[in-house]
Amino acid sequence: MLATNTTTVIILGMSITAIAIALFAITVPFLTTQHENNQNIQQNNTQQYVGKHKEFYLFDSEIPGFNETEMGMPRDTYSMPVIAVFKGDQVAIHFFNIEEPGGDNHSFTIYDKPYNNIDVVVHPRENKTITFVANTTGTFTYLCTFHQPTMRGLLIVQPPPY
Ligand SMILES: [Cu+2]
Repeated sequence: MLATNTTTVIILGMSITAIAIALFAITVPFLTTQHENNQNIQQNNTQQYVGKHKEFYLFDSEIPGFNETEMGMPRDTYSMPVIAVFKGDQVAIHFFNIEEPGGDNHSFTIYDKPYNNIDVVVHPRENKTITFVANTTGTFTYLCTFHQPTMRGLLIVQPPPY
């Protein structure tokens, strides 16, 4: 009876040891991965985001079936209502006037500081490229001086991603 009890205790002890080793084996690689992840995050944090070249293609557009007389405003809009970049990006906006010859002029104009030096007019079938460095975060309205209040959009300069 005593011998049987001793055997039971030994088997039980071995089982507990086996379970402990198994748990250890499962947990250690996970802990190591977590540690590596933390290292990666730390490396990214010390690496400052440097601006990238961001190219955009912007066209004049219009709301289909829009009755200007009834609505009391122009049907014209931009093809993009939002341009989003990160602080530090070098932005190039290729702005195309796709009107038929003899059609309307359009402008890409910003009144909001510090981007208020941007004011470009394109005639029908013309295009111009607007370039600037997005040095200040925030939201800034871009608008066509000829077609308000409909032809406007929002330049969003976000804080750097890292
Ligand atoms: Cu316009």
